[in-house]
Amino acid sequence: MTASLSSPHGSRRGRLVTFEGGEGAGKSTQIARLADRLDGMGVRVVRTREPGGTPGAEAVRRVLLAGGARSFGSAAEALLFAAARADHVDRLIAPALCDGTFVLCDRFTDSTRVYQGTAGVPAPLLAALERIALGGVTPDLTIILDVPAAVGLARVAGRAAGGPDRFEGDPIEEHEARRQAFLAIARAEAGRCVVVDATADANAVADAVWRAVRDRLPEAAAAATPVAGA
Ligand code: Z5A
Repeated sequence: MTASLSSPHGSRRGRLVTFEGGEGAGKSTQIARLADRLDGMGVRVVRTREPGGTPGAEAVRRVLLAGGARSFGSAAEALLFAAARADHVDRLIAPALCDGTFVLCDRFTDSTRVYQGTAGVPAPLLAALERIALGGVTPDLTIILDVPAAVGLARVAGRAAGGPDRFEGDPIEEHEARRQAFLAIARAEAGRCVVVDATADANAVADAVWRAVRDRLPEAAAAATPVAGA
């Protein structure tokens, strides 16, 4: 059985939950865990990621993560992340939300604020790009998985056959500055964001993520039969 969720605004729509944090924080791992849990409860769920999620946005992802736009500068990279996001929102996220689906997205606008923001792109430009790309579709909940940069990088070290991508290879100080920028967003937008200590083992982190979803989006729990032990 599949349960749709009623919007607090009246129309039927799903929920957008975004996962943010540094490399190796465990976003993919935790999205898979949460998707399994929601699916087991009969909640319709889709997993997606940024940059990417649609064929066009995945094409932009390949260019960006290979460093193909690096020489144009961080502002140009921000434009490309926003272009990919606009396609992703238009073609995948907004239709899924209209359909009553829970959308779990690996990175979203906070990653642009953090990565391109700490690289020096002015906040007003990032805010303008965000407005254009989102067209009013904003996250209902953002889970920020927090680990020291060294811990996250150690987890992903040696993973990619082709070596680190465009951002993984940056100096550890930049990774740590991004961590602090994510935490600053969480403090500034506490109504939307929940910080989860992601240094614990994956099961403990999954439980903390679930508590955040259940507390912040109680209609999710109410929309379906709870699983045993939840
Ligand atoms: N970027 C940007 O600059 N601007 C933007 O607007 C957007 C993105 C949207 C996308 O990279 C890059 O684009 C990203 C920012 C930039 N920078 N980089 N690099 P990506 O999507 O390829 O990579 P990522 O988002 O950083 O994901 P990741 O490195 O795969 O990390 P993760 O998804 O958070 O972790 P994971 O894959 O779940 O786990 C990594 C490993 O740790 C794996 O072996 C797990 O088994 C292990 N793991 C997971 N959880 C645990 C716990 N709790 N304990 C121990 N080990 C664990």
